[in-house]
Amino acid sequence: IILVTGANGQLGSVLIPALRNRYGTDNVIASDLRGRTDQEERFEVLDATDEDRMTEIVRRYGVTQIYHLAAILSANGEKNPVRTWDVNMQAFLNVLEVSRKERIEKVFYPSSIAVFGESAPLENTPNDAFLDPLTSYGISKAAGENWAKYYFVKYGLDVRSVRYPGVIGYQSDPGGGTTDYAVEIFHYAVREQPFSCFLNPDEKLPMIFMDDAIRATIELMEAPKESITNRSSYNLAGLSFSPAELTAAIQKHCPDFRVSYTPDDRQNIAAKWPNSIDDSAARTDWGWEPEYKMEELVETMLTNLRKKYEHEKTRLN
Ligand code: VAH
Repeated sequence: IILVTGANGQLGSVLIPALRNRYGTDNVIASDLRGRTDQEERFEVLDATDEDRMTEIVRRYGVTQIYHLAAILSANGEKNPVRTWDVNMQAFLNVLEVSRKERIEKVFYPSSIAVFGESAPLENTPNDAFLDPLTSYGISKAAGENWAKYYFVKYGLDVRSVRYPGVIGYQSDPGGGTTDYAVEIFHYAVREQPFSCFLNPDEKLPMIFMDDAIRATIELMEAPKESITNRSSYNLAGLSFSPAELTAAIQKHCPDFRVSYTPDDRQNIAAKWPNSIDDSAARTDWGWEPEYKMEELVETMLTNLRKKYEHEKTRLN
């Protein structure tokens, strides 16, 4: 039985159906701060900072694995850095403590390229680069990686983790990150509206298509225990591009699409993050191989978002 925290978020809302498909609907318990409307499937209201409630859910369903996706993201996090640290750390420490006490078999911890700061090389950032993050979110993710390893070494808890790049999907909306522009831009292109980008045109960042991100997560969690040699977190790469490059790729399909640039605070965050990352450890240890390249990603996004908006139009008419 799998418990997922942050189930309504950008990743959770796509990971839940993928897990249910693979392991059976009844074997996946979705949880989030707020309830969802379709109550048929197993859903629990859970504030991940509440250890007692988490323990109660774990016991009630006999949970054996936890995917801990609940967190405040980078850009939102900077509005209240201390609260971001408190929430992100308390939630993850609860997951680790509940897992230790209730003898959970496996834990998934999403880290992020936000753990890298000024010390890390910008191009092809190695897995073991020095971590000096400059956002509260990044600081909490880096600390979480150390706690993950601590629980593995000290208690033998099987915690597994990847450092996600920006995740791009048509299925769900991101919530307050620095990489969100790369999803929003597609919605504007499809609605034939001009887009104002909050990053500089040449601010290159590592990204991954949603389906690749979900597949990576499941592949890591299903890999034989012995093959996991990294117990803090694995760099995960898909592709890398700048807003200008993404715009050009979209314009091949939508020649009239216009983008202007009005960088805000999020540009300062992005400037400290890698341009591209080296994920050779993930490739060697558990066979990671991304599928989606730029052209395919752009086509898939546009096709599916067009369908989505068409569907909405017919529904409203
Ligand atoms: C953020 N999307 O922008 C997240 C992510 C790669 C960064 O962790 O905060």
